Amino acid sequence: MNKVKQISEAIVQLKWDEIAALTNEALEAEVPALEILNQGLVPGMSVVGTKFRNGEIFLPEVLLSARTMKTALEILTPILSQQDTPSMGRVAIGTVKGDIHDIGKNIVVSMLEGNGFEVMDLGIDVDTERFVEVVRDNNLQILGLSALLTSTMPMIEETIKALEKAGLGQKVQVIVGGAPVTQAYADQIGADGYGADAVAAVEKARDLIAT
Ligand code: B1M
Repeated sequence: MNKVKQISEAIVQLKWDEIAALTNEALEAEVPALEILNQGLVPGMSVVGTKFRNGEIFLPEVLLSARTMKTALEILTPILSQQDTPSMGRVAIGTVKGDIHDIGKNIVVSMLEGNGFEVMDLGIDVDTERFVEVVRDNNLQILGLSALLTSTMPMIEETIKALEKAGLGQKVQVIVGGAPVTQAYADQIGADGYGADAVAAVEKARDLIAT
């Protein structure tokens, strides 16, 4: 089994105590960090999600797989976010109110940083007022909103409306993403951009700043 496949399996089989060694071995074998992420960690997490949905595993296992993923990301993040370019623009990003999922959002943060953006990470469970305050008080080009639950997705729309109500709709461009979010939803709620994954989010941020 190749290294990347082994990393994927380690996420699915909750091998939190083996993932650091596997990740380092892959890096030593010159597997690019982005390949480890996109072809190892992310597909592994996707299998975990399907098993959870089908009732084959339960919350403690999901937590352990998340811990496994985070251990690998701690090794990969400094590589993914190596900055050697001048600032491309300033971004604030957070997971919306009621939602504590942050693995995907953290990958978006690393990729933005790796592509030269200055990123203010607002964390998880961020309420609408906080997003508005951050946009008002900072010179940002982009605000990123992440949601992983269908029940928290409406907080994205609420945040966009709150920005408009505060007269800040034109001050910042809003990019949205997260597993249940789609381009159609982004269009429907008046977001400026949508990223299906971290790479797409970076591309969208670049495009929006260029226009
Ligand atoms: Co949760 N969870 N979870 N969970 N969890 C999901 C999302 C779920 C789909 C699982 C399932 O049923 N199959 C389901 C949601 C169902 C729904 O709403 N339709 C679910 C549920 C139900 C729950 C709880 C309600 C469970 C419970 O308590 N009964 C609970 C909710 C807690 C809360 O938020 N209030 C809960 C809790 C948790 C854990 C804490 C155990 C853990 C989170 C740990 C953490 O994040 N620190 C967890 C996990 C790990 C998952 C799954 C298995 C994996 C999520 C993940 O990290 N994926 C997930 C199933 C799944 O998605 N397959 C699931 C890997 C990550 C790289 O992908 O986050 O999609 P993703 O990010 C991608 C893109 O979406 C995109 O780029 C990223 C990188 O490519 N992206 C953006 C993300 N944000 C972006 C922002 C952008 C642009 C792109 O622009 C700003």
